[in-house]
Amino acid sequence: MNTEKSEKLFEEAQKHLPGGVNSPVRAFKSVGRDPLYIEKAFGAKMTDIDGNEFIDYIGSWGPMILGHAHPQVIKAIQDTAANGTSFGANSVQEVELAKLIKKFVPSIEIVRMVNSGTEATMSAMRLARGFTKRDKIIKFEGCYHGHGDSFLIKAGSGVATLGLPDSPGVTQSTAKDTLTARYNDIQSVQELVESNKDNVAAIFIEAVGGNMGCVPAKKEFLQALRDLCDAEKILLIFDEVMTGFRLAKGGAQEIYGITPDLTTFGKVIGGGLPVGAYGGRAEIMKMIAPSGTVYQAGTLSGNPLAMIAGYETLRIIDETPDFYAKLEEKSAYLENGILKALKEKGLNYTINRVGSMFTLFFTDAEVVDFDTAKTSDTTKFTKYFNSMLENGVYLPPSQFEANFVSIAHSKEDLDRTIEAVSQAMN
Ligand code: HOZ
Repeated sequence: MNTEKSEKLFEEAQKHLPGGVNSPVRAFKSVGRDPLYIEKAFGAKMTDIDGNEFIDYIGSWGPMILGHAHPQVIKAIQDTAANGTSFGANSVQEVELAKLIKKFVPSIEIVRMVNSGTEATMSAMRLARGFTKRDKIIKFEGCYHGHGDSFLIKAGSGVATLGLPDSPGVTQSTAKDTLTARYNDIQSVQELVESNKDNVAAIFIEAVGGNMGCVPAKKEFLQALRDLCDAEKILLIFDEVMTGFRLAKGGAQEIYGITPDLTTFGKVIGGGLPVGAYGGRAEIMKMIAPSGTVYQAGTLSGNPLAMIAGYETLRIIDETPDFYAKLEEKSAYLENGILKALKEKGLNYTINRVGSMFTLFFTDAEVVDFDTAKTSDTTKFTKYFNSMLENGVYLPPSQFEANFVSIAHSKEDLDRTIEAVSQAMN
């Protein structure tokens, strides 16, 4: 594969951008090669500036559930942009998107739009503290809730990929208010709640973890969390930045049948433009300014282009018969194909998949939390990643991320991917 132009550009970029990138996970650092520069993407395929074409399983780290450059989404963005790109004022689009979100996710009574998943979780945390008048939060090892100070403790995603310590720059006084428990281990949560009696404001969880690779919570565990939160007057906050509108219309909370107090969104909700949102029970959300006293604001929040991209994406999902059943069918086909390819090579690796999110772990252990995710042989992952890339399949450059299937992946794309996996295992 010729990557000359990408290599040159990365060399130049490193003089101007930290590590040459604007987000660490893009640097390909843990897979031992330079990153590629993408020129264009349509449907399930991306093309880099050297003209190499790839079947894409990153999907912009989750948003592109319809595939890239969906014609209706692009047209809606273009039509909206023709009338101006930002007003710093209210617009029709934000109200329409809010209505659609509420229709999809019944636990959302009021929603506030922001610009990223990070902003959504940071804002939800402040709100939870304001509502409960308590300081501490509980998060889980290997879960990632964006790069807000309080969440960079035993975090997943790029922090896990690069093997970084809890980030310098996070003060001790901030860090002491973040308690970390083990995913899928209710006892570890109970102990923290007990030893911080009446001082835990919220428990944040990715109900299907996507930032230590794909690691689903067990239903009994989530139910136990819900019960504990009710008993202790702690807010249960589902981070559905990855899972919202991806696993089902109502996200992870729909598939588990468990209702959080607040939910954070990002990714799919912006249809490929920068959007986040947080919402939930009206009683809590009404504390946000200007209806309440918890302050949170944003120049570009509710930006009309971002709102219309999200609205069109959700509208298309809504109007496509059996959208999630079709996505499940494609994803199950891929999983079964990969499992068969592995079996033929006598390999017993673990695949975790929930709907269109999945991760192949290079371990035969059941992966249920960050510790078991870390049993994956990352040297084997690196070899696999590079072989897949050379064979035209673009995967997240990290063991500790989820792969995403889109509705645009064709049977031919999936078959080519399975063939590439088979070759990668030689
Ligand atoms: N939150 C994304 C998945 N872990 C990664 C996006 C990023 O950090 O660039």
